[in-house]
Amino acid sequence: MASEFVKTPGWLDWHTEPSRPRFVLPSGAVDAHCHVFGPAAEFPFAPERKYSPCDASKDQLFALRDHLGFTRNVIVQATCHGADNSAMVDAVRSAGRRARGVATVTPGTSDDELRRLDEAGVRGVRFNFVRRLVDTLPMDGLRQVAEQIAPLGWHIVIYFEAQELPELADFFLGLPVPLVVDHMGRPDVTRPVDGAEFTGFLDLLRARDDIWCKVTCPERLTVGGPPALTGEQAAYRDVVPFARRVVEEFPDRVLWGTDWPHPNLTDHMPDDGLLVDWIPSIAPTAAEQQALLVDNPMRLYWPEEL
Ligand code: 0GY
Repeated sequence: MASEFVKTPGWLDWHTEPSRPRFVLPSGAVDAHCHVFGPAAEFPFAPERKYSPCDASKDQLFALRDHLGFTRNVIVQATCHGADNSAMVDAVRSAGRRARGVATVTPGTSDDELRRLDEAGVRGVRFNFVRRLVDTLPMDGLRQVAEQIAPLGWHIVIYFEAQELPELADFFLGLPVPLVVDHMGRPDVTRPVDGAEFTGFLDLLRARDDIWCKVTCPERLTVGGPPALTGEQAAYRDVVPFARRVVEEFPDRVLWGTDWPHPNLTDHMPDDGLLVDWIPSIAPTAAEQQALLVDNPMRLYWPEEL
């Protein structure tokens, strides 16, 4: 059955032997952005998907969690599964209280279905505006979904590229629930951190005090490329000033995750251990690390455990 899905040409599979990080994560750390793919034989990919990945199962994700030293995961529905949240929900349920989920929800989804997702551990929906990943979304429908999830106390994860922000900002600011921005709004890191593009992004975070930011995906944003495999903390140097700026200004609204299994990378596949070793370069103090990796994600995804 899996052979029905032919991987996208050039697709890089996830790293099977990541190093053990030198940076020891604080106790209770959360990997707040990761995915599962399939396995396709059990959870087929969506017909409307824009890419066909390799399998990346819940058990493989949990093994990585333990290897890196994380305690919990936030599993974000990947676009290759469309709005069929079964693989993600199965993974979240299997992890017990150690995972939460972010779903894809289409307009017209029933309140009963949302309650079922909530009971399974879903705490948010993702609105994706990255054109290579999804078809254009009807804004009215998204607004409807936002209003429908508000009573559940969920939030919306937004994924967009920096050049799209000026057009989307007013829509985002009008949404009635907290927002979580993926990958710092995907800045062009060849531009100055003090330039108009990234200042516009920081202004979005400044506009409301319930907008959170994932300081994630240096491997996706870097232009300089991967580090030499030395394990040094300052890998992905060109992304550091951007993430550092966000952590400094919004220490209580930042999250971090691996983005395992790293969809759609074509240049290099990161060693997840080295990604963890990148964290101290963007959050150098113990207080910043505790907020980024434990306190913030716990407040957003496990408030009942605080
Ligand atoms: C990410 C980034 C990407 C893909 C997806 O759901 C997805 O397919 O999120 C991407 O290709 O940039 O966050 O995993």
